[in-house]
Amino acid sequence: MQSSNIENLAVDLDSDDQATVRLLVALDQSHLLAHWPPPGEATEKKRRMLAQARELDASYPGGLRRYLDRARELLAAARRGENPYAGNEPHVPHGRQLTFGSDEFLGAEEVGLSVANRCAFIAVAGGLGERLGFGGIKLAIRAEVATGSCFLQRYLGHVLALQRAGNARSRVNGRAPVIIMTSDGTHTGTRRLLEEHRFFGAAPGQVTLLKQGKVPALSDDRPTIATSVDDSWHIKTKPHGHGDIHALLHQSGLPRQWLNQGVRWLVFHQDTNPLTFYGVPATLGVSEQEFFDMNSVVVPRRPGEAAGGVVRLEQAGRSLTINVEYNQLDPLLRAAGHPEGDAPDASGSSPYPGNINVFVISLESYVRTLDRTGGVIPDFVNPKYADSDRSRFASPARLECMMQDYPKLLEPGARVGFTQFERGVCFSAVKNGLSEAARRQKAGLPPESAATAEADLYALNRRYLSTAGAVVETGPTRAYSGVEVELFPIVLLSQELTVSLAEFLPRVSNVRISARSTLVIDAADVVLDGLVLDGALVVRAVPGARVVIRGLVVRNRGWEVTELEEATDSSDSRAIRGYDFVRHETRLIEITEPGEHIVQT
Ligand code: UGB
Repeated sequence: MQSSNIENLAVDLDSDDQATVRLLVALDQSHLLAHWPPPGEATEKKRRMLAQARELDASYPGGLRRYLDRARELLAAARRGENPYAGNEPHVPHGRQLTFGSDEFLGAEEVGLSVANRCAFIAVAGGLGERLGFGGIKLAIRAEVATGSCFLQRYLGHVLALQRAGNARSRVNGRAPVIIMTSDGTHTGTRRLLEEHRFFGAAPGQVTLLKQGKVPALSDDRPTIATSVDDSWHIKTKPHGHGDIHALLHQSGLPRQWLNQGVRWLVFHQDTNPLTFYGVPATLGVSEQEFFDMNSVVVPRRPGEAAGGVVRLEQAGRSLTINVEYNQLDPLLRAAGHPEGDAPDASGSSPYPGNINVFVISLESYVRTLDRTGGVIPDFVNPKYADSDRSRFASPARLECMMQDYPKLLEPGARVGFTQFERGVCFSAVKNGLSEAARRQKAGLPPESAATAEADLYALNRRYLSTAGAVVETGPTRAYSGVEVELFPIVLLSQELTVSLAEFLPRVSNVRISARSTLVIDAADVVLDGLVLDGALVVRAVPGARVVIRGLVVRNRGWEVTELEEATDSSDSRAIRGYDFVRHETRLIEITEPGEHIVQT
């Protein structure tokens, strides 16, 4: 488009809008203005579109020019089918494998708890979870039906338990900052959820929301910015990925403030894994012991599963330990002379441990790294081509970035490693709706559904009891809407009780729990010194109360789980599980006064 035409096109607009028009034309995006009527017409629509373009220009580091230049470069490489890891030699990285309950686990956990009040916790919760079919934000999904707590409530409960455990050990009154990264799609819902529940017990000002922006969608590899299918006045945008968290934290100035307040570690995690926090104390301990700049929580990875592998890449004497996404791992291995590609080793798992997007970063080195890099993670593109010669996209592409790519910002020599647990100790995400979960289960892959995550949460809580010597019977496996789960016996212990496995172990003696039972303990200080449970028991107590259950026998009709006849409301967490709880009979022990209470009958 001629520059005189542009001047004419924008003659009725103010100087900011005129500058934006000039920018779009200079960036070869004049198609966005091609449908504009003459000056004086549709002025509001023109202003709105230009305001959106300005917002997109401001939210990407380096602006739209940098975004499009980078896209052009990456799209050309994708079209040529280039392997971004060509020339790298893959190796198994350095890390520690911790068995739940082992001396090494308990030792690392205790070291971690001594600094647990000097951590900040960062959740990335900008994703919409379309695959789940849930109507609300993912943080509002009930993580478990036994008490009905949602993911956000559970996360904050764990953070507060860690904070208290750290304060008790160090006699310092630390307060753990909590960051939640939101997006346009989740921001209001997250704020509302927090406000409606008085921040789930967090102190005023303890929780900060940081909203991520979006990036323009691109309809070809020139690249051409796309507009919405049903509105040519609106630039089509897409999320830029959870890697935005680092630049947002840098812009907020918070990491430096935390450093000055004595915070040592940052714990990054995602929004729908109810097991995340059970591995956090031991992971913090390993970070302390190994002086890790970044320490990823990993699990044994099944070859072919949709989880990245953590790999140490060696090239020309330089080493980089990083997550390699599952779609890139196989080509990387084959190109490096491993013709079997993404295959199991003798243990049956991939030799490269599975990334679960939970990691601990040293704040001191983080602040230095952000100062140097602005926290801008190198982005990538993953276009879905409509044809074999890669000339057309099946749907608009966009640049993305991932938070676990943080090692790319670190200086050579930085200490990057992992802490590995069994999957059942730290990872069971909620990502798929019922039918996809059933399909994955049949294929031998982790179903990652609301039902399986809930079952895994109870299984881990049962494991706390059995590790402490309790006899916990095995419950039946049943299918609900095609997804098989073993929900019983339902055990849910308070986060204060499970924050330290070492301190939990001596709390349990002579405990027997039948296969059809339910045990919910919502109290910070409980001792189970003789309990036979065949039914449902709920223990609740106010802070400051110590409850000693001594020689108690509870037999009642208990609880039952029934298949949900029909899932109607998609914002009801039961709809994505396929079952509901029926509480026939429950023994409730409710302590409302502080002090010691012995319950025998
Ligand atoms: N998220 C955001 O906050 N903003 C965004 O723009 C996008 C996402 P997914 P992903 O642990 O199972 C990762 O989509 O990224 C939040 C690893 O790459 O669930 O596809 C979103 O709300 C992969 O290696 O995961 O895959 C959610 O909380 C694998 O290990 C979080 O980011 C996999 O996780 C994660 O988003 C895994």
